[in-house]
Amino acid sequence: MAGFKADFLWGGAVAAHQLEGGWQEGGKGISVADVMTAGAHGVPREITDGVLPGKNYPNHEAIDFYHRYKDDIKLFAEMGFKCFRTSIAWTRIFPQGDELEPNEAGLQFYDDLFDECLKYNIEPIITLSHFEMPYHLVTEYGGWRNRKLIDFFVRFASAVFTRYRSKVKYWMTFNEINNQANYHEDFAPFTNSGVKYKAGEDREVIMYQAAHYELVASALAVEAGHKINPDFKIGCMIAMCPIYPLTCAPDDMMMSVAAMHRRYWFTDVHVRGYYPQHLLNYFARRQFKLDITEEDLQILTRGRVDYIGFSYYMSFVTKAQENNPHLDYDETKSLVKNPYVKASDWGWQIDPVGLRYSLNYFYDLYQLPLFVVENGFGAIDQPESDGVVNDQYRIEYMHNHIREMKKAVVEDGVDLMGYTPWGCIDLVSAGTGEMKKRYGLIYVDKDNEGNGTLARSRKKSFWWYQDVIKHNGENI
Ligand code: P53
Repeated sequence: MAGFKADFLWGGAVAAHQLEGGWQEGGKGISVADVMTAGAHGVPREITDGVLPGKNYPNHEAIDFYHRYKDDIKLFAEMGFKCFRTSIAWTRIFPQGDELEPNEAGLQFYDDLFDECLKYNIEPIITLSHFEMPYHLVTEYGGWRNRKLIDFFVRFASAVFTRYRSKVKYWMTFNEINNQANYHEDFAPFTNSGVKYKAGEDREVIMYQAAHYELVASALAVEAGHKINPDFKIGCMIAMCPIYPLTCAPDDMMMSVAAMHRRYWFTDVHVRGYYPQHLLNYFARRQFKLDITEEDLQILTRGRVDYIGFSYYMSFVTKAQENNPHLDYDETKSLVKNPYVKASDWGWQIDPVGLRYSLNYFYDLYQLPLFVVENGFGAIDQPESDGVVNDQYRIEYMHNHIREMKKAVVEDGVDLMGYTPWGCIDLVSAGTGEMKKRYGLIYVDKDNEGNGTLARSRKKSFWWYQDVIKHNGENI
């Protein structure tokens, strides 16, 4: 039985704002992540009006990767990483977002970082926008509700494509662009799009407008990137939480189809270059007045992505509800617990088979290469008396997910490029801002309050993953 391809991209994934720190170094501007305080499970992160004294902003220092990246990449190389997924902090390159010229110190930082990766034959996999857009674009322009952001983003994308054209081959445009389908809460609209809602606004139509501008910007970036280097592979990045029907009752099944439509149409536009008819019908029913021009529609067809990058942590479940004739989906109300699976301490439902399902879903629909660019288990780790974290639960989670991923490749024939587990080194949680929600194979000595030496140490999963990579997953 054949397994993963010989050049399968095993590695790990992070995002600049969650590990770099150095929030004011090298001329960096303030990002949306810099104005978010620490929350907890069930306690949302506070989005403050700028950086306020006396608040705990965990991303400001994070795990200080900005100064320690050489040692950390050495550890990744020891694990045998073939690739390393990170993002370029937009605010290091264009500190405010609307400058005409990039900031040389920021560009130099990523030159050095990529050189360090390439020294160990680690391929950088780069996300352009991962929850860290310039905060100035929020206060001055209203974030992605403003069409002007398209030009700012394309300028940023073109600057880094040009600068790193011989160092970086794999790119993604917007991280988890579809998180904002959950526009009822404040987190995703702010992190995805720099959108802060005012009381009484119709949140939904603003979300669709912001997403449209991002999709146009993504398409323009794909087009520009392919001109700068025809060998570039530029993907989209989707947060994949497949939504199952609670039962085989036909109405539950149809509710799951409708829910999937609301969360995953973003992929259709990225891949096919046009809006799915169900969404156009929905816009018409809701009488949304959206700024979507003929020229935009042309751009979308020209900037289709080369592959689908996606995160997979969990699956969701929905069921039909009374008084919902159009099967409208509200992520804060339409989901129910899956009685067949367990959940993490943060309520994320653990479902390895859902990863195989997701790979099949995407491949059946689009026949594009797929890349699992995030997967992992956020848990509370406790170092034992010898200082080592014995994270058997994390090994089990990853083992089970890799096994299902392998079935998708070997039995179902899915074209899979690679696997980069999330937070390969402990970092600040995006959702809660905590340190104690750890994903790493490498432990970082730092707690929620910011105490700790920041020292790094190998967890048990470090050696386990090293072995998986060494055998190209044959031992799973
Ligand atoms: P944290 C929600 C659902 C799925 C993935 O998340 C998500 C989110 C947002 O919290 O985010 C991705 O840190 C994201 C990463 C993030 C990771 O998943 O909340 O791309 O930035 O850290 C894990 O546990």
